[in-house]
Parts: sequence; structure tokens; C-alpha cells
Amino acid sequence: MAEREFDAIVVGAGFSGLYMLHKLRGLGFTAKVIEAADDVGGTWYWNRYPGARCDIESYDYSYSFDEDLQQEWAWSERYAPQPEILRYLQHVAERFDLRRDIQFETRVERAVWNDDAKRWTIETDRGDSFSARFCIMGTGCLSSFNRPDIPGLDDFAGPVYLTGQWPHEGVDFTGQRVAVIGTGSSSVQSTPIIAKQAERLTIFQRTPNYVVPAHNYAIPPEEEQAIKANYAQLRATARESAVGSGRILPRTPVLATKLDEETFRADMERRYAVGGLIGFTGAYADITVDPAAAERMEAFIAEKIREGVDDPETAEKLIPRSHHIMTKRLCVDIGYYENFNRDNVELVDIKTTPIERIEAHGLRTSERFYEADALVLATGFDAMTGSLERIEIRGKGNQTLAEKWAAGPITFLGLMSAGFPNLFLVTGPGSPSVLTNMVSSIEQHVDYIADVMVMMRDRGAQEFEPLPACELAWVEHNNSVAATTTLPDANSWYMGANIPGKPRVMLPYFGGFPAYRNICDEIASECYSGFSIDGQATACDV
Ligand code: NA7
Repeated sequence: MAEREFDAIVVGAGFSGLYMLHKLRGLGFTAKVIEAADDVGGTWYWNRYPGARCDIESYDYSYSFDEDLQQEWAWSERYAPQPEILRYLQHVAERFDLRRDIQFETRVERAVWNDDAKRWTIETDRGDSFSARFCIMGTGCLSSFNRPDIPGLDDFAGPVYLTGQWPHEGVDFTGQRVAVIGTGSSSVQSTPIIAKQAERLTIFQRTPNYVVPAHNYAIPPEEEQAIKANYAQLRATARESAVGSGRILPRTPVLATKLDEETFRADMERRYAVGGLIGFTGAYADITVDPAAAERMEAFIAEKIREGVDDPETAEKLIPRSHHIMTKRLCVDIGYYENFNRDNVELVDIKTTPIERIEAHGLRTSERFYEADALVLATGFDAMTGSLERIEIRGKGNQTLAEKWAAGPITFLGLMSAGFPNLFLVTGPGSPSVLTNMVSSIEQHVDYIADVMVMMRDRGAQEFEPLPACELAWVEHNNSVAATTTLPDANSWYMGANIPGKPRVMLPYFGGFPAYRNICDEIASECYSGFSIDGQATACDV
């Protein structure tokens, strides 16, 4: 079969793939994006469950690369709902005429490195074969859905909905008894809306999460104008923020453990009033390193739960006890706790009374049977590595990426893996990605990848990859940074602990966005030290 040739094949047409395509075109590279869905959007195409919205503020969670775009686009709410983010990405695709280089409804099945030609051959489920010097994975960090292996799941007679693959026509739960499994962000966002429709809603909780209020609102014109007048400042703040956000509430300069009770409470109330990730992330320097600091914050949240939930038994079930705050991603809610005050909502603690089996008309726990007409799985994702390992990516020596990563992902900077030349991972494992505003991280990676490609073109080089010793040093550095925190103790998707059999390693880099960016920039300024070009460790000879 004739191969179609490009400088780059980009996999995925979400935030990463769209910007990558635009960037490459601007630099004179030929590129094609392959996308499994029938439209752009990535995460925001698939996650259409009721209440789906971003937990980063809308003016932050948007591209910064084009001044006219950021000035012209108006976000309606503090936290943009999924349909609006999808419309934004559709607008971007049209504005920059991106669709003509995107092949939709096509899944990349295989990417094989040809060491003679120094090119990738990329094959799809439609029988296409593309040849490209570079293969760029914009496959997303939370895109491989985790369908849990619960006995009897296939016996359920009613519809089974996955939050991450929600039907595009929507779902009407009116008059139905609905069971939801999972209590992460997707459940926290969707269940208050499902409860308003359903006759009965039963939420099956394995682990309660820390949930903070969104305090969402419609953005008034004065606020929009003020943000846009200072957009450059907001973006600069984002670049210097540990989590890549421009509107983060600054860190309290005193450790949580050192504040007297009155000051601590006042500070937490102030943060609670702001709400969202921006109110709490990085609030105190000791929060992720000293369990005593975390416990102070946790006690405050527990009080809020007890205040907000009428039934004391339900409130106690909702208070997290098995992990420290911030060791899993905080959930940002609109009406989650109040939802449990409704007569038609029930919480089942499946840690105490596990689901034994799913039957045709409901779920049987060790305690009793719960009838259900519809089942919602809000059970998360095989995060960061899942979508990469599901593609057969074969590098040098015919090794697959999944084989190389059998004991956990090995990358340099979360960008590349040795033995897989010219294969770039946008926000791959080992980069800060999911611990940041994803759009900030995506833009940083896309710009970096494009710079490498320009450098290669200028040098007439064909092959770029990390040195094995350097990537191992990076993995060690990532692990040692994580080891200074309480994060490795939690059964989180950051640790791969939500997927049975997945190696337990810290997936994102916890060193913070500015530190990470500085390391990347320093490496680039040293002619990409830590990488090899055409088989030679790099040297500043051009
Ligand atoms: P999450 O946050 O991974 O939540 C998944 C939930 O599903 C969580 O409560 C899990 O419990 C639960 N789960 C997973 N597998 C099972 C099984 N087998 N049985 C019972 N319960 C299960 O995914 P979300 O989609 O909500 O959010 C993902 C990210 O998207 C979020 O962090 C934001 O960044 C946006 P567990 O906690 O593992 O005990």
C-alpha cells in the first residue's frame, strides 16, 4: 500500500493536537492529525455527562498563543461547561482552518520506527499507512476509560453509561432508578444533576474525596474586560505558578502547622469563599509534605461536610479518611453535598459493604440488593499511560513502548522515551501535566517539540532521542521529588493505583511547572543536553 508522507503525524485532535497542527503549519512543516472521534475536542468531545465542566477557570483554561483569539473569545462562566469548551475548540479549528488536515473517525493502531529510513510508519484501523519523520502523541492524559471488572456487569439489563463516553444525544433519567459507581470529579459533577431527573439515585462510593465549592458564576462584562485588559499579566502569572494557573490564590506565607487556630480558620474560610482548585492548591508549603498540616485542612473540610449534610451517618461516610487532602485531585462541586439531603438520593459505602455482583435489575452488595434501571460508571481512567500503551508503538529493536514501560513509564521530561526516536509525547508521564492547568502545559510542550523539529531541520538531522542514562536520571528525580511528599501513600490515579495490576509509580512530575519549564529551557539552551542527535550525544557545534 502506498504510504502518504508527512513531516509529522499527530495523534489526537484535542487541545494538544489542534495547537500542534497550527504550530507546525506556521513553521512550514507538513502534518496530519488522526482523530478517532468524528470531530475535534478530545476530552471535551467524549466527556459529555451532565454537569461536565472544567475545574480550572475558563480564562485560564484556554490557549494563549494567539492574542486575537484570547481577546475575541468570551467565556460565559467562571468554570466553563463542556459544551462551551467544545464550541471553543471547534471555533479554533475553524478559525485556523485546521480541519482540512485532520482525518476523523480513524484510530491509530500501530506506529513502527523504521531505523533505515529514520521514519515512523503509522497505521490506522481504516487501513491507512502514513510515513512521517515525527510522530507526536496528543492522546491526552485522561482518555482511556476504566471499565471496572465487577462480576455480572455484562448481565445488567438496562443501559450502562460511561461518564467518559457519554451518548451524544444525551440521556433522560426521568422516572428511573439510577445507580452510579464512583465518587471522583465526574460523579461529583454529574450526580447533582442526575438526582434532579431520576426517581431514585444510589451512589456507590469506594473512597470519598475532598470536595470544595466551585462558587461558579456568570462572568459579568466588567470582569471579562478587566481580565482581557491584563491578559498578558495573567498568562505570565500562569507561567510562574506551580500549577500553571494565572488566577491562583497566593500561598499563605506561614506553614499551616505554624498558624494559630484563629488565623488558620480565618485563612481557610477566605480560601473556601474563593473556592475551587485556585483557593486550595498550594495554599501552604507544608500541605503535601507534613501529614499534620494536611490533617488541619482535612478537619476544616470535615466540618463543612457535617454542616452541609443533614443526615449525620451520611456525612460521616462522606468524610475522607484513607488519604490526605491533595494526594488525589480535589473535586470542585456545584451542589454535591446538598445532593445528599434529597429524599431520592442514597449513598452506599462499598468499602464496608462491597458490591458482590451486578445483576439484571440492580446491584447486590454484601448487605442487600439495590434495584436499578440504569447504571452509570464514573470510574475514571487508565491515566497518562493508558492511551499510549493501547497503541502498538514499536521503536528500535522492535520493542514496544508498553513492553519498555512494563514496570512503569520511563521518559525524559515526560516528552520522549529512549529507543523511540522522533516520538514526542505531549504532556506524557514524567511531565507536570495533570498537576497543572493542562493548557499551559500543552502549549509549553507543543512549543518545545516544534523548536526541536526546527533545530533538526536546520541541522539536516534525522534522529532525536533521549540518552538512556539521562531518562533514568529523570525518572529517579521524579520519584525522589514525589518521595518528599505524601502523594505516594494514596491510592490515586497519579500513582496508577486505580487500575488493577498497573505499576505503582508516580506518573506526573511534582516539581512544579516553572521549575520544570526552566529545566526544559536549560536543556534546550545547552543544545539539548541529555538527548542524542543522529546517534551522537548532543554538542553545541552549530
Ligand atoms: P476518578 O477521579 O479516577 O474517580 C473514579 C471513581 O471511581 C473513584 O471514586 C474510584 O474509587 C471509583 N472506582 C474505580 N474503579 C472502581 C471499582 N472497580 N469499583 C468501585 N469504584 C471504583 O475519575 P473521574 O472521571 O471522576 O475524574 C478523573 C479526573 O478528571 C479528575 O481527577 C479531574 O482531573 C478530571 P477509588 O477512589 O479508586 O477508590
